[in-house]
Amino acid sequence: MVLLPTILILTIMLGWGFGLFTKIEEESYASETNEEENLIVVGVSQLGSESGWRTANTESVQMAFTKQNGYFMILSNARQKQENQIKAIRNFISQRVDYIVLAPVVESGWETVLQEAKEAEIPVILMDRSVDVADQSLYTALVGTDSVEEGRKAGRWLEEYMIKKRMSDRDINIVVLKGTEGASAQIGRTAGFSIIAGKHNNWHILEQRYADFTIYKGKEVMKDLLKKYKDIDVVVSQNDDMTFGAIEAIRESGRTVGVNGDITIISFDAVHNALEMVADGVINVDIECNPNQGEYISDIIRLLENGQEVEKRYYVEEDVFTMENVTQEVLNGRTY
Ligand code: GZL
Repeated sequence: MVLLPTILILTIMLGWGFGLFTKIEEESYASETNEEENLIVVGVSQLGSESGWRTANTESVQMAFTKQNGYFMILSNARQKQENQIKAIRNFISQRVDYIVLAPVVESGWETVLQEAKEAEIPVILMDRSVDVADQSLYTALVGTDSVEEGRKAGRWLEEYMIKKRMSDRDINIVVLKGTEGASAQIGRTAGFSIIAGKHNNWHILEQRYADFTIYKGKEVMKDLLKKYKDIDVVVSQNDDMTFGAIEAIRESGRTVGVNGDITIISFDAVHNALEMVADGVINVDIECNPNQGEYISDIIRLLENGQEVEKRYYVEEDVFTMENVTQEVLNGRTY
């Protein structure tokens, strides 16, 4: 009779080893949590932690999806890899979460896994960036920013700046540091700025190069562009982290930046450290991109829980910052 328990123990150990019980345990864990305390289980697939902006974006969901607010959040960091996000979404589906929040690292390649979420009847809410899908029913709503308008704002600021400096007719040479290839934020900002730049024959975009939204890549790419082009007048950098790296490279090359410098700096995000540099005249203008999106997403989930209709797109409030409007009060009031 000793034999039977031995076989049973061996089976359990083998099953555990192959993750079988882990999976069952995870499923029961999510459902237990939900039943025990009637919490709404939210699976969040965050694309990475590449920038100060991303950190603030993650913090905004952590502050929104707390137990006190009636949530149980499972947060996964994909480290900039789409395949990690797809795995995370499949994991959320197998755990039967109530909602999936996805900040998609790139626009394409989502149809299959979003179809799986739809078939599992789990609503998907996009955060920050968008996806390029033919079937718009594959996601319930998007909370983010209008990146094309952000790009246009940068172009319109440069138009006004040239008028103010009485340089509207002067030839200017521009380089663009672009964010992650394939990311909607990068695609939108590039398109928006190009729409305005295309109206000015004297604006010469020497080169647009990907620098992945990171400080390191921003510095590396800027160093190379400075070697290649000796007459850069304007740098358009699609996020503050790349801007920090670019400014380091420009200063190391012996050139100067900002309102009194020989290279004009246009940046995006408006994180606190960057706004301090705007106040100091180092960055000429910073186009805000608000990362505080967790609360908006929680509001959408509450509406859905009450059976109410929700809009397809929600854009967060955003401003444009220059020395003129970055006051100490603005700096003190920043949450990111
Ligand atoms: C913008 C967001 C971008 C930020 C970067 O909506 O996707 O990603 O501008 C971040 O700082 O890395």
